[in-house]
Amino acid sequence: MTYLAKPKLRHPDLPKNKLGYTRRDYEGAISTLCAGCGHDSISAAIIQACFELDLPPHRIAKLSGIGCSSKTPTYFLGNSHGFNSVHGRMPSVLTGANLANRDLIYLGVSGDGDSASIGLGQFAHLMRRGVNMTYIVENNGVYGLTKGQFSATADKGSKSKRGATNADSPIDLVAMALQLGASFVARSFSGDKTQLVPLIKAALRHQGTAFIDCISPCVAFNNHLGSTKSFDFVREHNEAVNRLDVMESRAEITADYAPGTIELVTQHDGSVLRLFKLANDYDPHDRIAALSYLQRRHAAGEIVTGLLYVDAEPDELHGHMNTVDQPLNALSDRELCPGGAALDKLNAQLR
Ligand SMILES: Cc1ncc(C[n+]2csc(CCOP(=O)(O)OP(=O)(O)O)c2C)c(N)n1
Ligand code: SF4
Ligand SMILES: [Mg+2]
Repeated sequence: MTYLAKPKLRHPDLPKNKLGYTRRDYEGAISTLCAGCGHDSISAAIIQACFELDLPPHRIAKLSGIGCSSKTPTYFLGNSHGFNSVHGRMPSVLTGANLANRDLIYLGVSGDGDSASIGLGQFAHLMRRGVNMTYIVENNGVYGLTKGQFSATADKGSKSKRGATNADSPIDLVAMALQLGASFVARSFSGDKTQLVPLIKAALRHQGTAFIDCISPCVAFNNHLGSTKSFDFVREHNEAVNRLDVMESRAEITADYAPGTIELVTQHDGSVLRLFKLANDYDPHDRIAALSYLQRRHAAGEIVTGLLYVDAEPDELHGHMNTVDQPLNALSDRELCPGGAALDKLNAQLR
């Protein structure tokens, strides 16, 4: 039952972060998803990332659509703002919330059905507008909640649990996010927490649209032989191009790394991404090269994961619209309605 809270009992020696919170303070209600569902591992990674970043829970707003994936915000960040919207509509609801209050940290959680089928238009417009948020798609290649129909991200030729073959070409949300202008684009796997937690931390610190496509196997409907979104398939075909650490400031590197294998990327807010290069020919600052690399590897049957693209100086929606620094919902009546003379001046500019 989603309304069942977890027992409050906790060990007095649980580690605390800088705010004095334990990991438990970032948890939510008990999950009702199937045991072993990839989505639960992503919820655990979000909890870990927010705890390690010392984020005040009341400064976070988590929004979602409809689906097993979109149910998950109930299972993490129980002390944060939350809004479970309509199927495929999280992006527009989140854009509105962000315009009204730019001071919150926005986290959108969606599914491959929610974002690549019914919500594809909403996904595309959010990416091109550059809404400052972390957008996670929990990608299992099926509509889990409605019992396992192929979604738009299912690979051509992959098999359903009942043996049907998917004849349609897949939509690659990572390629779309790159093409539409997202300033942080990553792919990961729910079964690789070591890769996923730093990616979520970096995305939450990124001041622009940060998109993470996280492959998250559905154990009930899409974890069999013939599926390209099963735990076994992803483990066998996962090609990580880099590994990431997130540091609060530029710290000296003391360990001995081979030249060219490590790179520091300072983000707009002062946090530093420490990138360990695993594929030497991969450049996460080149949007066009990233697109062609991904497509070449996909044609070879590989799933490329890691931080695929980052713009260290991103722009975002409020910059595009030249809004005031103060959140719009904190403006007074006087500032919102400056009176007839101001309106006359504005009208005169339009004549
Ligand atoms: C407007 C509308 N159309 C269809 C549905 C039925 N529906 C609910 S969830 C879902 C698909 C969910 O798939 P996905 O977003 O991939 O989430 P998953 O369950 O796989 O995590 C559909 C088609 C709905 N709830 N609302
Ligand atoms: S149906 Fe699939 S996606 Fe939904 S909870 Fe079960 S395993 Fe997870
Ligand atoms: Mg799905």
